[in-house]
Amino acid sequence: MTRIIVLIVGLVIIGFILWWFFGKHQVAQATAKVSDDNQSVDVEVNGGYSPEVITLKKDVPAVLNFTRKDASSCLDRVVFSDFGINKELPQNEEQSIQIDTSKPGEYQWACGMDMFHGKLIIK
Ligand SMILES: [Cu+2]
Repeated sequence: MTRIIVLIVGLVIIGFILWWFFGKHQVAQATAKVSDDNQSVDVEVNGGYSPEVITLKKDVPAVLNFTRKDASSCLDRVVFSDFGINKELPQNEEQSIQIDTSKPGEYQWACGMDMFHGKLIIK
């Protein structure tokens, strides 16, 4: 009897570990609101980026408004290496970053230490 219980508990733990590492976790996504000839998305920086995946419309000038609520220095810079952007994010201040949307594709952005990531989709 004890063996069966141990076996069941073991299987539940293994299942949980598999779910934790390989399961699909929900990621906050956003598509920019396009008005006239520009588009913008507000991004909250707090233990990561929210939204974490942003879709922009090609050829429409785009601005991402980052606001860092997080006090840690880990997230105090944001880097878009494909665009040559490396900006400081002062805490509780909105920092607007212009994005060149002329080339469609998927681009990563990261914190200054490359620990937290976000994704930009231009199409
Ligand atoms: Cu970092």
